[in-house]
Amino acid sequence: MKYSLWNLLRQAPRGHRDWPQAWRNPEPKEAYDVIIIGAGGHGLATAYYLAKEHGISRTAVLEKGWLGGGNTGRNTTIVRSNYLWDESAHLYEHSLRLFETLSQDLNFNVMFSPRGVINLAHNEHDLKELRRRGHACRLNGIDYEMVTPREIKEIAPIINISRSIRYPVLGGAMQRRAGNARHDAVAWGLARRADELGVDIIQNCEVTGIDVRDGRVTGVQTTRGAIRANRIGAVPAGHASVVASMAGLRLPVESHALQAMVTEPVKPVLDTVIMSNTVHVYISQSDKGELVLGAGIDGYNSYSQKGGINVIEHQLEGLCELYPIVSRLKIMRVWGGIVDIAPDASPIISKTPIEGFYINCGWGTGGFKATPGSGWVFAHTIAQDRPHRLNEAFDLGRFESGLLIDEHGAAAVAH
Ligand code: FAD
Ligand code: PYC
Repeated sequence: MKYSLWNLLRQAPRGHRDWPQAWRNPEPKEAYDVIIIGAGGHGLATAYYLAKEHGISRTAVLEKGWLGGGNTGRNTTIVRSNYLWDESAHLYEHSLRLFETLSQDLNFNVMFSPRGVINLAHNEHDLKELRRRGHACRLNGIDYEMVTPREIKEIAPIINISRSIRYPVLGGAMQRRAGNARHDAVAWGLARRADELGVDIIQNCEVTGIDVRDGRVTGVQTTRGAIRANRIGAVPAGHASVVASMAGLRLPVESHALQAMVTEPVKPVLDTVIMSNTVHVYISQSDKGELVLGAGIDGYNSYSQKGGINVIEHQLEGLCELYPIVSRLKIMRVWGGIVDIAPDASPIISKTPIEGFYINCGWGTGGFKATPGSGWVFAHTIAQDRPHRLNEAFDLGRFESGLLIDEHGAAAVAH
């Protein structure tokens, strides 16, 4: 079915009845060419690009809950590519480029909105970090320019740029091509296209074991029975170490809760995204009018999808000072997700010592922006049994060689 304006008008009188099913709800088959563990955006994108780019569609995506119910449906939708190191810059820029045409590619409106992302500097160190990253980005062909407090105030009049506050704004850097995309729509659009291409998306199907024989994978055990496959890609985000341990692997990642919240909806007051790493605060406005507010991670390891009130308290202190209108608004919802963080704050998209077992994790606080790019390179890695040049530096081997890709600065959410 085509999603044109004409079709929308034609369908309107029938109310919310008889919508075509967006994807099937198939029973698991006994065997597949590829099994993907986790129907978040990254898992769905992997299955989609496996079918679209590599002609592999005998794929099952196994999801213990509902698709998009993990971090994909819990994030604050910021999409950008302003990373420091060449390896990351190329990978995230590839993803941003895919986002620019994702709605057309999927024939599903993912509401990509390049409204610009500003990172604030609150001290001299921040300014130096942003300048350095700006130079690095521009050398990689990525737009990232310094902006003065006055320019920031013109773009975002709700910000307080007084020099006498606790976290004064000394300046910032802006990526104008960055912005937001609707997180649920990204998952739904990818799921619908993957399903159309023949991929089985199997929800309420938890992987409980990984079968390994003579050093290679042969299938998985699930809450809906055993399923065979010679190639398994695990994309379970916060549960990456749990899933990897089923195959006897110990990953260098730690899981933490990351929280966010939204206010009651108000008229448009902010048409860009502003982030402050130092203050552990970021803000944007959703199309519904809610101010979307994020914080830093909780300091301790946890598998609980909620976090500590101390983190929220700290976030609100900074918010009310930087954006005084927030102090007059009601907070409607607070939630958390479990993020998996590697020591260098960069992802792991890698083959493993077990033949046919591939891992994609460690996206930490910043993987939503990478959703199409991550799926694209992971599909290549699984289909060709070797990494694409865009993800070869993000392998497990870097934790032995020491060739880490330290992106704590660009992560933009304090870890
Ligand atoms: P998920 O969407 O979590 O998918 C993994 C799936 O695997 C889950 O659905 C889970 O149920 C499933 N699974 C796990 N174990 C099993 C099993 N044993 N069997 C079957 N299924 C299993 N990133 C940004 O770029 N921009 C942002 O603005 C941003 N904001 C964020 C705000 C918050 C509050 C949080 C929590 C995260 C934020 N992130 C952001 C990070 C981003 O959400 C994640 O990096 C990204 O969504 C990860 O996608 P994914 O598909 O790997 O993970
Ligand atoms: O990586 O841009 C990001 C981000 C924003 C909020 C959480 N992560």
